[in-house]
Amino acid sequence: MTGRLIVLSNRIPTAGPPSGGLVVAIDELLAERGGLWIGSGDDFVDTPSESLQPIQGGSGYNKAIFDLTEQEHKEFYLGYANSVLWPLCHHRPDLIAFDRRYAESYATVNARVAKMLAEIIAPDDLIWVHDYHFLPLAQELKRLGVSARVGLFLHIPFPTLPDLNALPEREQFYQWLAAFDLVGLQTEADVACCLQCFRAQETGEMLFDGRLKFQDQTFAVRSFPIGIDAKSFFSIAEKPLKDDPLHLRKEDRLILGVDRLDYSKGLTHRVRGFGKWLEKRGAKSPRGTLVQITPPSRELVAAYQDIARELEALVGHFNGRYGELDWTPIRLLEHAVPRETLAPLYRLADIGLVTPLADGMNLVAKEYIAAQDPDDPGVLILSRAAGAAEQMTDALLVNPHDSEEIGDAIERALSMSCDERKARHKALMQVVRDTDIFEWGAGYLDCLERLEIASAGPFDEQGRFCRKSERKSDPTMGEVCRDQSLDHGNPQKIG
Ligand code: GDG
Repeated sequence: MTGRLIVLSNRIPTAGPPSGGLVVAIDELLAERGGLWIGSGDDFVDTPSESLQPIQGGSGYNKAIFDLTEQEHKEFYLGYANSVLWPLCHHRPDLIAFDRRYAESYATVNARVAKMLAEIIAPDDLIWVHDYHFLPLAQELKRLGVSARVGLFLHIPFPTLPDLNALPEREQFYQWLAAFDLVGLQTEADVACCLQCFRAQETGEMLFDGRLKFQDQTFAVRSFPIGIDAKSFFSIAEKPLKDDPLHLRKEDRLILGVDRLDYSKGLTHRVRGFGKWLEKRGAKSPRGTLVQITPPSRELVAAYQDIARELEALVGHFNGRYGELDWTPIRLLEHAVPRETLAPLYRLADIGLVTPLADGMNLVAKEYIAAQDPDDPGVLILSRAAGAAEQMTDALLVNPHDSEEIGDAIERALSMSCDERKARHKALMQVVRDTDIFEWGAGYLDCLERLEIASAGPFDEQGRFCRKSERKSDPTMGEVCRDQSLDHGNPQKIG
């Protein structure tokens, strides 16, 4: 039996009841087990406090914040986290800001947070660190003599080996991760990528039990695909919107996109794809209106400003070319709408258009499915580059770079029979229900507690990671790669 659960995330809900899937799930886990949630405060300070400051709000558990200076917000958060690690993990090494001050600030903040944490951690506590803001945390805690188990969940994709080679701190990157007891990733493809990166290192090796060894650290890597609170999303979506906010004609079709304004979300490619559909659309085809809801994000980072300008210009171009006196084909909202509006909008939409160029999971895809009327569901068009595509194979999967393919998928979705829509939705809903946010949280913590079975494998004789569909059950070894058994070698041994 372990002690308290201590969760560390960059942001912590500081006021009001918890909202949003991840926040609700962590709140419930903490309420059930007791513990502490730590995150950064809302206001910047001149001199950061050397200890965590308790705040009100956790029901059945405690909350505490740590301080950041304005400079740290710029260099640690906007700088290293969002201008180095974010582009690195989203396959955009060209957008990495090479500024050594960012790395210094990242190290300083992580060391300070670790020191404050070390003062309150008991050996049997379980520490759960969220995301790329705190990669050095376990290493710092170990330096300070903390022996409690520390796990990381990375919400974004794992970088590829060539991308990782672009990181000036690549040596440290491997050490940071190896200091955790469990590294949780979104998909099996991420796990495979992580293993490939470590195995390419001179001191990286795979152990018999599937864990990784790097230098003198041993740790486990596994995928835990994140989900949503499907039940609660369905019930919000069911409540019809009071007034018709869209004013579309009855025969018009609605295509919906919902994404933070981020270059990883493929917004300009998506608009070009919709433009292809507009271009090919026959005179008698129904009108389709793309409503793109895009709240701003990280506005102080230059790459984010560029994407906003590019998107606005494209939307203007297509509206000018294909619009009519009584029809604007693309409606772009550069602000958030309340969840109570968003969920019923998902339900109204004939198509959920989710086409990121890279995405850890993508919860919008799952929310869109959860919001549908099972008797008359819409169609999900999903990028193969979203983590969600690994599970949601009954969506119309597209290459997000290929505007022709996106345009064709829109046409196919709009002309799909009700029977096909229902069958696809049923299969997708099963996935969303079976792997909801509560399953994810409980699964991760269970694994962190029982680390001895937290293996990443199995691997074939060449050391290649076997995906679920390539595995079979072996009476002695448990899960092994198909075409392998104990008769011809140790299935988990790699060269
Ligand atoms: C990161 C990873 C991973 C968006 N616009 C509005 C609004 N939203 C909500 C959506 C959804 C959430 O924001 C976005 O979640 P995503 O998963 O799509 O993307 P990221 O923000 O990039 O999240 C991602 C996730 O972490 C979890 O691990 O899946 O890959 O990048 O819930 O509904 N909500 C409201 N109004 C909006 O206008 N109310």
